Amino acid sequence: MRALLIVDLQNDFCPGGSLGVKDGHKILPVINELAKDFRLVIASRDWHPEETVHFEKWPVHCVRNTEGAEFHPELNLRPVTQIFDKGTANSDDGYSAFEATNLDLESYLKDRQVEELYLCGLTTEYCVKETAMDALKAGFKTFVFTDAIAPVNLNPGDAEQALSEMQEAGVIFLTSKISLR
Ligand code: VGL
Ligand code: ZN
Repeated sequence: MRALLIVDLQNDFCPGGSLGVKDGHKILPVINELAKDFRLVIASRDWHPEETVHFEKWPVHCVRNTEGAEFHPELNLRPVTQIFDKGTANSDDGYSAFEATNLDLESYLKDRQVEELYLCGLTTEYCVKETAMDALKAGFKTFVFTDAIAPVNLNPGDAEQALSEMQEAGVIFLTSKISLR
């Protein structure tokens, strides 16, 4: 069994948002199309309290129950069967979807016999990368769709660095053009 996890496709990470990623919205149609190839589609969201140490590093973003934390309106949520809330503590970053606090992602997937986890969404160097690393540690065969992610690129080269870290750890890269049907 395989599953698609859509990471943090929220307003604040898209252009116009408080932590808007260049071209963040361009991956939306790619992801809506990709989701059709999966029987299990889930999503994570950055779901921060109003005050958290995380905002010492980042502009305020994705505060739970605000418009910025909502999924982008162009993301088709119909195929999404479960949402995982992460970054909910005020004492850490909580980048990885495996740190979700409303439901345990690892047991959710294992209960459903998922062995292959496919990732897309935002952002390449933080939540996608940390989720991919945790997925490998939990024993999932882990894939990332490189044309369905986008980087923050705080410093030039950060995205390339993140991709090579993932690759060295064992992540397999795909593009959405590869048919999984
Ligand atoms: C993220 C920066 C801050 C992410 C979350 O979703 O990648 N990046 N919080
Ligand atoms: Zn965040």
